[in-house]
Amino acid sequence: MKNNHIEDIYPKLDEVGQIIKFGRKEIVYSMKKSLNNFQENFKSLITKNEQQEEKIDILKKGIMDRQLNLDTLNNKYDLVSSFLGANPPKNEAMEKFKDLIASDFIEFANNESALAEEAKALLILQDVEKRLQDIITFPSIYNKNIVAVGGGFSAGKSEFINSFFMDKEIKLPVGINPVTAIPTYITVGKQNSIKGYSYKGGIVSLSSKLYKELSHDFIKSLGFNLKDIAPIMAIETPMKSYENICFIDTPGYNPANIGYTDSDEDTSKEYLKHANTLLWTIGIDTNGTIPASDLEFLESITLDDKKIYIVANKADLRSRDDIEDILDGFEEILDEYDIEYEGISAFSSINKEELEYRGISLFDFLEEVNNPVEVQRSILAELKDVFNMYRVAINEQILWTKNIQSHLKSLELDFLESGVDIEDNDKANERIENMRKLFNHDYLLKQLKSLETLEEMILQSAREVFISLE
Ligand SMILES: Nc1nc2c(ncn2[C@@H]2O[C@H](COP(=O)(O)OP(=O)(O)O)[C@@H](O)[C@H]2O)c(=O)[nH]1
Ligand SMILES: [Mg+2]
Repeated sequence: MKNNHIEDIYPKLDEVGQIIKFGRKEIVYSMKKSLNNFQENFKSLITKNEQQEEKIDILKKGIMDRQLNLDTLNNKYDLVSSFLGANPPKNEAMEKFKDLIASDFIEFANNESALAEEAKALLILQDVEKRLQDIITFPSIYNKNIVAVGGGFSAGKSEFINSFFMDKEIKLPVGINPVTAIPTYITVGKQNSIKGYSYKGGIVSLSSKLYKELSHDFIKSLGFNLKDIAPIMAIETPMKSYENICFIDTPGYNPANIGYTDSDEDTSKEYLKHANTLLWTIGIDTNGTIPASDLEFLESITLDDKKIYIVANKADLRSRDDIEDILDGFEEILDEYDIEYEGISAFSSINKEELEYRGISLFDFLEEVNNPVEVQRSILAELKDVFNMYRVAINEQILWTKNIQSHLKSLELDFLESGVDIEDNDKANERIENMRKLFNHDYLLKQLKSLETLEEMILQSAREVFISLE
């Protein structure tokens, strides 16, 4: 009730006062007074009520906070136990492939001695097995062009990838210490899907809400490194294009940083090794040069056949003139170090915009690499290469033994020509026969045959792994 309402009544009271003959002034006065009292009481009642409501709100909030803490605690417990309990999905085709390599192939390799580079062949097979296993575990990366986002700590790798996300509900954690940053595969999806992978290869699905919590204090509050039980994450989320790209958010690599271990460097290198394309981010907010450790890293990687693109990130924090100078400096130093690159982009991940570029623009570059990769063909080709290595080595030995056989034959003929018949000389005859046996290539021919069978079995088994994906 507002003042004017009460005052509205005053003229009416005056009217009443006029009807009443005696003591009307007093009556009207006391009525007005009690009305005013009522108004005061009412006001204080309202304030009290408001205070009460405020108190109730505070209480409610307290309860909710406690609930949240409880949820967090529950989440923590659930999260850890689900990671520890998750088992890798069973894939029979993959098991069979592994079995063939571990038993049949190893048995063949042990019986065979022609191939001098056997260690290399085994390494290739191991690598193929790992790639197949990765495809089984992360089907979303199958046939995707792997684009690794590398760079030093806090260069803005995660924020850079975030700049492509269309759904604000999902965000890679930023400002995360590389020791706790979890390498993450990011691909286009119609809907958000977040999966964590346990060290055993078990899969745990996470809600966007829980994932958000993972970003910050939650990780700290765990009291251990979550990365130890969840070494890899995979995210699918809507992005404008790039349906053929799989970005990898690497933990960052910065050997000079405290708390950085060799294994972090190894992790980054491992991921970069399997990527076809490398986006190297450098935060130009600090001094606007390429750190020496970055140059060393890029130099080592250029030796492989990879496309490198340089992102001069956080360009929003620099003036136009600065940006020009910084890009000039980048070009100069990259040339000096003989590092081949497709372009340099002065980019702002926060504003999602490119301010300037050299070579080709970042978006053109990404469009260029947005092509499917024929993984099946490349894996089968690698397997065939291994078998060819053996085939070539065994055939060389066969040729060599044939050569020796023909020398033995000539030796016999030489003896004959000089009038000595070896057939008459038991000892000499036996020696030649022994040599014939020693350099017999029947055994090699048999190996060649088992090589063919083994190759067909292993190729077929690999094909079945791909069929199991469909
Ligand atoms: N102003 C600005 N800040 C950025 C940009 N990119 C990243 N950052 C910030 O730099 C910090 C480190 O970024 P983050 O993505 O976590 O770096 P990472 O360690 O390389 O993954 C975060 O606070 C980001 O918000 C950018 O383009 N502009
Ligand atoms: Mg990061």
